[in-house]
Amino acid sequence: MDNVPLVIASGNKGKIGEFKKLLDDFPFELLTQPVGFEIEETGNTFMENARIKAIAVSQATGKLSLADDSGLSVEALGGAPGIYSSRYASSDKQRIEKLLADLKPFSNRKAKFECALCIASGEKVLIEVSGFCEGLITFFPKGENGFGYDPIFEVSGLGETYAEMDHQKKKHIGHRGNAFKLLIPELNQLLGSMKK
Ligand code: ITT
Repeated sequence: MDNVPLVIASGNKGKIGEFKKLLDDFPFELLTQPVGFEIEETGNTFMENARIKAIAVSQATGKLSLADDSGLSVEALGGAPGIYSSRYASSDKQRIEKLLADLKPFSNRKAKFECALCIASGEKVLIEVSGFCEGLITFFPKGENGFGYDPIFEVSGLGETYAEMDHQKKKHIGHRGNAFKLLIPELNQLLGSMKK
C-alpha cells in the first residue's frame, strides 16, 4: 500500500516538528495545511477545538487530517490560560513573561499540560484521544529545547523543564506523547481497515 496522505492540521512549527518524529514509523505521507489557513477555535474544551480544526482542514484538503489542541492549565489561576494558551499573549516569549507575572503572587505553582488529538475525514471524526502531564511552573525559564511554554514547565518528580529534556524524553513522559500512546493502536486499526 502506498503511504496514506495525512495533513497535520496545525500552524505551530513546534507541534509539527514533534508530530513528524512521533509519526516517523507510520506509513503516512505527512502534508502541511494550506498556507494561511485559519479557523476560529470556538470550542469550550481542548477536544472540541481539536475536532473543529481536524474537520475544517480535512474538508478544505479532501484528505485525512490530524489536529492537536493543547495548553497549560495553572491551578492558582483557576485553570488559565487553558484553552486560551495560544491567545494569552502574542509570542512565546510574551506568553511566558505574562504567565510568570500573573503567577508571581502565588506560592502554588501546580500546573497541567493537556493535549487532545483528533483525526478526521471530511466531517467525520475517526479517532479522538487525549493525554496530560502534571508539573510545576518554574520561577524563570530553564532550558533551550522545545517550544512554547516548555522552558517554564517542570515535570512533577523530575525537576527538569520540558525545555531541558531531549525529544525522546518529552515524547516518553509529555502530554502529547501520552496522548500519542493512545493514538497508536487506533491508527494501526485505521490503517489496517484502509488496506482492505
Ligand atoms: P494550531 O492551533 O495551529 O495547532 P496553536 O499554537 O494555536 O497552533 P493551540 O491552539 O493548541 O495551538 O495552542 C496551544 C498553546 O500551548 C500554544 O501557545 C502552544 O505553543 C502551547 N503548547 C502546546 N503544546 C506545547 C508543548 O508541548 N510545549 C510548550 N507549549 C505548548
